[in-house]
Amino acid sequence: MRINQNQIQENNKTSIKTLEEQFNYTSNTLNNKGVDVNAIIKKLQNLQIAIPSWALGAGGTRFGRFSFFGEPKNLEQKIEDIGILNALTHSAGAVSLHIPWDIPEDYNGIKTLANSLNIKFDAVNSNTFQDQNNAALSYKFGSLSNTSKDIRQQAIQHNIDVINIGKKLGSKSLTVWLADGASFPGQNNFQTALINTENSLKEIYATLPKDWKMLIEYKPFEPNFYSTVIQDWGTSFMLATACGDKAYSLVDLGHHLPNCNIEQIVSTLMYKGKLGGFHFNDSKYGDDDLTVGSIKPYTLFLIFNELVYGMENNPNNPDLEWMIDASHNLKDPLEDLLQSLEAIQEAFAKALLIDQNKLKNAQLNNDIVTCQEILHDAYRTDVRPLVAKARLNLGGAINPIETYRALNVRNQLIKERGKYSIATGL
Ligand code: LRH
Ligand code: MN
Ligand code: MN
Repeated sequence: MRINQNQIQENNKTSIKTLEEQFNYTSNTLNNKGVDVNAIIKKLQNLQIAIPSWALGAGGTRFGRFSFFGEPKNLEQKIEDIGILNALTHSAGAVSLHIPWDIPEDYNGIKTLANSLNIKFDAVNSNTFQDQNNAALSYKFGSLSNTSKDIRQQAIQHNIDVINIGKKLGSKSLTVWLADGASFPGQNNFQTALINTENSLKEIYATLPKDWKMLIEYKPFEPNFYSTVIQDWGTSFMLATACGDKAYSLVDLGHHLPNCNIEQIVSTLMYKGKLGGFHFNDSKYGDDDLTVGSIKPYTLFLIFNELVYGMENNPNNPDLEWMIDASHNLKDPLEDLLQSLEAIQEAFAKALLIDQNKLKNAQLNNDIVTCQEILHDAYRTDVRPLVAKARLNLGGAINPIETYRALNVRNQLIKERGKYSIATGL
């Protein structure tokens, strides 16, 4: 299933006039305030967000999983799905693979397909949180932190294998997330687990190609409920620093304890040049992996404010790897991802509206009200016409979800692929 330019342009005809009106109003208002609207549109056009290969089926829970049908059966079909998202939005030009969930069989075929859909291979993710088929040793009691040298070695080798897979695809980074930890006090010696993890990561790091990054993801709990070895940004930062210049922290928005000030973490990591990438999602309670911006859109905006500030002021921080890590049970996964992409772009656009000089002056004058007003003014601006215009300029859909529905994409996929469900494997 492919969507072509003509179908999108045809569908855009119904909303082009309204968009032009809305865009003119918004850009005039912003121009009058001294905002460079074209510069914002350019930045939006350049933002590419990787889609995780594990988000394209209905899933995201260990409880009941209900199919949406027509879900992709293999990596090729997952990449085709991302092609649909990218054709509609021109902002989903990358895929982030989880190994071994998505090991390519035909590398040339996969690369040709991805290329034809303008999709790049973003970070490859290792998986030592599950036992692999036919694995000699089990990760039940940890992987890179395990007290057994042989188990650690198996996990290290897996990460090296993942790097080698990524090399063949053109990826430039490895994301490591560990489930290692303990569910009961006394189960683990904290220092031993940390030292083992640090040493294992260093061994993986030693095999990293020159132009690669290693992204270390943290998470406070789940699947272990007493302690997690890489529990927070501080631990991740410490490990990344111990490994070297090519190692960075990765922030997954769902991986924080309630009320944590994530935007401050972003700011600190960028100041130290150690923020490598992002997993976008949203949550009410824990690692809920809900649609980006669905629960705490103001927090998302504040995070983007720090990202925009950091991208301007911290040249020591590398370009970020933007990824979505959301998947769940109720919505059509492609519509869900379209919503997430839109939420990210909106938050980015709003953050770009903040007058950083004005904000700095207000901060220096301790004028709290003005500081807030500057943020509120940006946040309350309806930037949807800017986001839609950026998409339109690239040949995308003015209203991606509406176009997706008008083109009957899900039914087409069901026709082509049948009522297959990733959730049930039937
Ligand atoms: C862990 C996590 C990590 C995994 C993904 C499937 O909760 O966020 O990024 O790779 O979920
Ligand atoms: Mn994640
Ligand atoms: Mn997660």
